[in-house]
Amino acid sequence: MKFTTPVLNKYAGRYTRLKSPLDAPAAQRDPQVIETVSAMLLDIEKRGLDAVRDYAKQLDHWDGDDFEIPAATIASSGDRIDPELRSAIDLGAERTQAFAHRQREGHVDFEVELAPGLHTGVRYIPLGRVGAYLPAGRFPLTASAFMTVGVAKAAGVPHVVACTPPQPNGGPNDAVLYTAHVSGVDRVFLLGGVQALAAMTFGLVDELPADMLVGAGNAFVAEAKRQLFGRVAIDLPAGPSEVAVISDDSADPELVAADLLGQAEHGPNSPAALVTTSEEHGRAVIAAVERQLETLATSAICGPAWRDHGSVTVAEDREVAVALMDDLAPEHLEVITGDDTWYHERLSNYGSIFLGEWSTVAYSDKGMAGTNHTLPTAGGAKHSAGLSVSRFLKPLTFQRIEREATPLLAPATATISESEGMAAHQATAQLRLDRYRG
Ligand code: HSO
Ligand code: ZN
Repeated sequence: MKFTTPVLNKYAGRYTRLKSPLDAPAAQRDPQVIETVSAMLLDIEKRGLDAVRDYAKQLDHWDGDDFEIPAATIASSGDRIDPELRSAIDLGAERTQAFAHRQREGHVDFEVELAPGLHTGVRYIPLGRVGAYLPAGRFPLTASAFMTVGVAKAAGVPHVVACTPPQPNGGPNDAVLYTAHVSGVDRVFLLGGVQALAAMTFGLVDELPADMLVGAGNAFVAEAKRQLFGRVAIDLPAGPSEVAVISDDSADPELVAADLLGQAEHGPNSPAALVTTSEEHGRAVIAAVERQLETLATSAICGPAWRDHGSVTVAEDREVAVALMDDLAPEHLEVITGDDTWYHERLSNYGSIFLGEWSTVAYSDKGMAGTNHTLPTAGGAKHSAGLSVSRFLKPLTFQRIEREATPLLAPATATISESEGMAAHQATAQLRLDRYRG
C-alpha cells in the first residue's frame, strides 16, 4: 500500500510521515510461480484426471482411490471437533447467512414499461455451478467456507462444490469440513492447490465444469485462478491481506496497535497503515506496536510485516485523512475517532469499513460480523467491492415489445443501422415497421 497517485500533489505538505513502508515495489508475481502453474494447467488439461492424481500424490502425498469425501464423513465432521469450536462455527454460519439473505432480498427483479408497449426489466438469476477452494495450510482460515460456499448458497446457486487439501495425516481438516457442511456444500473433494482449481474448472472431479472459482489460497492457488480467469469467473485477484486505520487522539493506542498487527499476521508482505490527525497518538501507536510485538506468539510474521510494510502518517486535518485513505483504498479500514460518522459519510474506497473502537477486522474475518471477508486488495477497492451474494447473481435483462410500440423503436433503429452500413440490422427493424403499417 503506497501513496502514489496525484491526490498527493494536492495534499503535499499537509501530512507528515512518522513511519514509511519500505519503498520496494508492490509484491510482484513470481515468474517461477507463473511458469509452474501454466505448465501444470496445460498438463492437466491434456491428461485430465491422471495428471490430477499424479500432482496430488507428488505434492500432497495423497494416496486414496477417490478424491470425493463421502457424505457421511462430511455430515459427521462436527463430532470430530472441539464442541466450543463447533458452536463458534455454528454462530458464524448463522450470522453470515443472515447477512447474505438480507442482501439477497435487496436484489429485486423489476419490470418497467419504458414507453407504451415497451416492457423491460431485470431478473436476478444465480450462477449454476460454483467451485470453492478451502485452504487448510499453516492457517486453515476456517471461516472461508462461510464466505464462499455459504454466500453462494444464500444467492441461490444450486450446485456448490469445494476442494480442500489433505492434511499431514492424509485426511481433511475437520473444522474446515464442518464449516463447509453447515454452509450447505453439495460435494467436497480432498484435493489441494493448482490441481484442485484445474479439476473444478475442467469438470474432472465433479461431472461438469464450474462457472466460477472462489476462495483464498497460497501464491500458486492465486496464480491458478488468475490464469483460469476468462474460462471461469473468479472472485477477486488476491494479494496479501491489508489493514488501515484512521484514528485520532480519542482512540486507545493499544487497540489501534493490536488491530494493525492483527492483519500483519497474514504474512511478511502484509501492509498495515495508520493515518491519524494527532502526532502524539501516532507516536503512541508506534510504541504500542513495538511493545506488543515483544510478546505476540506470531511476531516472527507480524514483526517483519510491520517493519517493511507498516506506515504511520499524520494528516493535517480530517479532509486530508479522508483523501489519503481514499487514495490508499485498503482492503480493511477501521475508523476510531471522535467523528466516525463524519468519516463514514465521506470515505469511498475500502473493501469493508469498521466503525468505532468496538469494531475490529477479526470479527468479520471469522464470520462473527456476518459480512464477507473476501475483499479487494492492492488498491482494488477503487474499482471493486468484495465477494457477496451480488457476485453470484446475474442481473439478466429482458424486453417484451408489443406491436403498438413499433413506431417508437423501429424508425430510429433503422436510421442508426443505415448510417453504420448495417443493412441486416436495418432490415429487422424495417420489416416490422412495414408490417405495422400494413
Ligand atoms: N483477513 C483475511 C481473512 C481472514 N483472516 C480469515 C483471518 N481469517 C482476508 O480478509
Ligand atoms: Zn485476517
